[in-house]
Amino acid sequence: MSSRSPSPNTAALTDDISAGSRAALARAITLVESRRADHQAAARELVQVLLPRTGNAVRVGITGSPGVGKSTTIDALGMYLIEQSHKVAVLAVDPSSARTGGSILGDKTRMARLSHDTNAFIRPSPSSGTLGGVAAKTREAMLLCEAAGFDVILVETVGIGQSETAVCDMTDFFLALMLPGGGDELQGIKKGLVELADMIAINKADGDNIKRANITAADYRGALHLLSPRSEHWHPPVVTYSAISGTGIAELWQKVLDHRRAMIASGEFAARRRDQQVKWMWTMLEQHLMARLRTDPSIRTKVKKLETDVAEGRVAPALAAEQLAEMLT
Ligand SMILES: Nc1nc2c(ncn2[C@@H]2O[C@H](COP(=O)(O)OP(=O)(O)O)[C@@H](O)[C@H]2O)c(=O)[nH]1
Ligand SMILES: [Mg+2]
Repeated sequence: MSSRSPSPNTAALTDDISAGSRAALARAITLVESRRADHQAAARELVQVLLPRTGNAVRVGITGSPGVGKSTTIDALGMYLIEQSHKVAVLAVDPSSARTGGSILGDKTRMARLSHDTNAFIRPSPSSGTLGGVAAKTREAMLLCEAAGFDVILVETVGIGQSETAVCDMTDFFLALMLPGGGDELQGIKKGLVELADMIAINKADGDNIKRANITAADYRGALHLLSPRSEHWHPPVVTYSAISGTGIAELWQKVLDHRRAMIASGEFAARRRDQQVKWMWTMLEQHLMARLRTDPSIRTKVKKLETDVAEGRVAPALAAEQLAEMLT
């Protein structure tokens, strides 16, 4: 820690976050996202101190291809929840945002109502290269939001690759949004997305789309019958709704609550949270070790040398791995 950059006053931040200060929450998340070692140490301390105030929110992951209506849905659902006296935080996991410079939550225009509501807190995806890094920061941000009194956390992700698994691993309920009809309506089946989903919701069930939405829903129900559900206490429902008109939003949320009740009753809720936390620790440990491998100068030199030795067949990969592992102790 350098003397010209004093460690942020975490004690004051802790109090302000606990008191529900949005500015303090935003500052804390900035610490979490910072690459500076002293910021990261402060962020870890902050999360540890606030830990007793976390864990009580309903954590919902929302995925879907671009254009399916995620932002519009989050706006409608968020406003519905705020009417029910909830405080809603919206986070995102978008590993591509570092490359594209944009963010899936950049389009606050689609969240016009929510982004101006004092009971909502919207934070775009951190733009830190790897999925692991982005997911790590989002998870810490989620805990901070909970400590600040947000009791519903919506985590948005794009329907691509491993980011869905990452969001599934940090939420209680994973919601997959789909479009009515169109021929590729069962896309999610191929990608294994449907196996992750606790519910499939067909958006844009309005106007001329209603009939097609119902057909698509029936198709998904048929497909889901062929898969064995993740829990014997929850068979992922397929619903239709319209984010624009609001039809079906209340019913959609009711399913989230039904799921929660069923999971708590069966003990799976606590088990999922426990598993997520332990998995989280291991993920952080991996990142930590990898970071040391990359940044510790003496280790880096050794890594480079061993890499060459392994590439040229002088040292067996297993021996090289063991020598590196010993340097990490
Ligand atoms: N008809 C109809 N259009 C919708 C609905 N929800 C979203 N859209 C439109 O679909 C487009 C993409 O929505 P957006 O929320 O930005 O999707 P995202 O890329 O998944 O975040 C926009 O033009 C929305 O107005 C809906 O319920 N019904
Ligand atoms: Mg969007």
